[in-house]
Formats: sequence, C-alpha cells, structure tokens
Amino acid sequence: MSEFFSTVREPIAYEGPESDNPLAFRWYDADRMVGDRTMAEHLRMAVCYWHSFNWPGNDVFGEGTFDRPWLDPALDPMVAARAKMEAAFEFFEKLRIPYFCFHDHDVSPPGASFAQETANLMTLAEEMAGHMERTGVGLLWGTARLFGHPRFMAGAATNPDPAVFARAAAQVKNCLEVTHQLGGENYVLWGGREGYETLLNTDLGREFDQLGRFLTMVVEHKHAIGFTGTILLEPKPQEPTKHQYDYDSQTCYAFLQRYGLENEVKVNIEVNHATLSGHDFQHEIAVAAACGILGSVDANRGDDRLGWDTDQFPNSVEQMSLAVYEILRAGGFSTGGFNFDTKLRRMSTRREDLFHAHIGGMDTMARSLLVAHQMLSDGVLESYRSQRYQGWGTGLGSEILDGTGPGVSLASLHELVAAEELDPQPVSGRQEELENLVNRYIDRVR
Ligand code: XUL
Ligand code: CO
Repeated sequence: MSEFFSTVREPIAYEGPESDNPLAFRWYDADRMVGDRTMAEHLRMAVCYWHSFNWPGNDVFGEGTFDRPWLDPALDPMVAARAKMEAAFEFFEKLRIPYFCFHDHDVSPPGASFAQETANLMTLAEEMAGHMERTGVGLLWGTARLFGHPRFMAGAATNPDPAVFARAAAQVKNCLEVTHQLGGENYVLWGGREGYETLLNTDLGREFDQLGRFLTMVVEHKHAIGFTGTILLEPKPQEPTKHQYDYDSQTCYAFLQRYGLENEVKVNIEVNHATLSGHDFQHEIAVAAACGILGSVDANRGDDRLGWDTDQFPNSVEQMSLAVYEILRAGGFSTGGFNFDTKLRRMSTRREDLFHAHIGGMDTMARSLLVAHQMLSDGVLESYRSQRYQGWGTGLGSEILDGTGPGVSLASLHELVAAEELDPQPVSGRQEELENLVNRYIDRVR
C-alpha cells in the first residue's frame, strides 16, 4: 500500500503539555486513567469520513482546493472508493483514533440503479471490515445520505411522494444492516431535508406523522436484525431547509414522546447545531440528559458572527469543559462518543493539515475531560447545586412534589401562605463566583 500521508511517518504520540512538537498530543494520553475509565474510554473519539475524505474543499462560490486524488470524476468509482478507504484507514491508524463514522455514500458509490447501489455497499463494507480488523479501528456510527440526490429535495421520510419514503427506507435498511455487520455502536438519522421551505405547499401535521412512521420502522428493523446499538436523531434547527423538524433536543424529545419512541431513540448533539438553534452546547447536553436521551456528540464549533454551520474543529477548552461536565454528571457515554463532524478551512491544503486539526480537537477534548472530571470529583459545583435546591428534598418541597399536606393544591398553598404570611427572601445565585471557579480548574489541571 502506498502511503498517502507520507510526511507523517510515525503514529501520533503523547508528549505532554510542555511539548512543542506540533505532531504530538499534549493532553490526549489514551491510556491515562481519569476516574474509573481511561481517556480513550471516556471520550470514544471518531473521525468523520465525509468532511475528511469525501469533501474536496469546495463552497458555494468556489471549487475544491484539497488534494484528494480519489475524488477525480474520471476514476472508476469503485477504484476511487478503495483508494479513499486506504487513505482513510492510514489516517485513522496514524492518528490513533479509536473510531470513525460514515454515510453510505461516503464509502460506496450509489451507482446507476438501486441494485447497483446495494451491491457496491455490500462489497465495500466487506473490504472495510478487513481494514477495521487490520487496524483495530471501530465504527462509532453509520448513517444514510438521504439529502444529496435530487429525489430527496423535498425530504426523505417527509416527502409528499410515498415512493421517495420507500426509497429512503430501502437505503436505511441497507445502511443499518451494514452498520450492524461492522459492529457499529450507534446508527444516526440526521434529518437532512426533513423540514420545509414554505408553508404554502407544506402539510406539517402529515409530515410529522410520516417522520414518526419512518422512525418506528427503523426501530422495528433494528430489533428484527438484533442490532443492539443505539438509534440517534441529530437535532439541527435549519440548513439545508429553512425550518428543520428536529430543531433541538427538547423538540426531538417531544417528537419521540408523541410517537412512543422516547425509550428507543436518543440524540446525537452537534455543537454547531446547538448554537444555531440559539442554545449553548452545554444546554443541549443538559436537556438531553434530563430527558434521558443523551446519546452521542458531534464535536465541532461555529463562528460567533456567522449564522451557518461552519463545522470548525473544537478549540475552546472552556466550552467543552462545561459540556463534558454535564456528560460526566449524567454518567458518561455508553454507546456514544465524540465524533469530529469537522471541516478544515479551504486554505488548509497540506495533507498534513488534517492531522494538525484532529490533534488540536483531541487535545481540546482531553483537557476538557480533565477539567470536568476534577470539578465533578471535587464536588464543588454539585454542593452549590444541592444547597440551592435543598428545600425540595424535605418539608414543603417534597409535599408539593408528592401532592400531600399543604402541597395538595393551589388552594391549600393559598391557605398556607395566608396563614403563615410566607415571605421568602432572595438568595444569591453566585454566578460570577462559580465562573471564576471554572476558570481556576482550567488553569490548574494537569
Ligand atoms: C449536517 C451534519 C451531518 C450529520 C450526519 O449538518 O451534521 O454531517 O452529522 O449526516
Ligand atoms: Co453532525
């Protein structure tokens, strides 16, 4: 096999925070124990196939800028797919990343017919299994590309034409089965074009039911084939459609409850999607955790001044520490992990830039893990929180929650307030003190 990333001779190693080697980890030390798990086990990081290997670096105004020879349209598509796969696994191995994620069409050309599409995917999945076996890299999740082809322009499951729904269902069946064969730990459904452009031509209620039916069929098929991974919805508020139905974690939870799927499906929260929906990333994690649907994360970031999905590599330890804190507080990942759903900038044209980008992202996650773990194990924030809510554990608080004593009704509470002249005094929320505390942890952690 000829090397594609030939300027990176050795697998990336941990050298510690003092290292100036740009091709070394300063924080990510895979086997270091953090509490009861290693860093690798906590973070379960993955490279995404699409932005890293299947995107030429084009944008709406300009052509591809990256050196990705397998994307040459003159090549036989199966030959190109194999070259791409070789380069991808060389990258995974040299980066020492434990997982990757893919869309069916990232790894396999769709072909001229559905039969061809299916045959290509089955052939290439088998070859991918060989690469996985050889390198020890696992599959965090698979997903089907239900938004690129013109047939999906008005949605896949939410399309006005049931034949498009059927075609999408067939594609998901293939991809779910391949994910299962490859030992994938999750299966993701990002609602690519499940949304609308204008209400003038859209029947919202009908489209909700179509989406509910589709997801129910996915869950039924998961059980039929014995797939034990998690099915994940990926919330996003807009882009490509003006309004996407899986707007944010809370919207997804309401949708899952409506169709009786809240115990079957969780969410894959993406940082940049969270910020596009007007929330902090940390908020999205906390909502999902509170609803019991926290599944996995697409780790990237947006740009404060741009209102679209820039998918940049994460580099804010503060942002990630707060989110990892919420994840650890909820018990950590089970089947989920951190997938780098991230794009290089178009000017990062050296092959090696893909390494620098991922090393920075992995170090950001590792350092954030150390901060979050230390904050959680010291219990400082938790003791503030429990002190703040202590009134709800006993006496009046528990009577209100249980509907007993004076907590039975509005009328009984009215009686209590009138009889005792209840006049609770404001208590400081101590926000700035807590923010300073987080910064102290970021400064001190090693
Ligand atoms: C799109 C996005 C996708 C999903 C997988 O914004 O995040 O890459 O993660 O389809
Ligand atoms: Co994503």
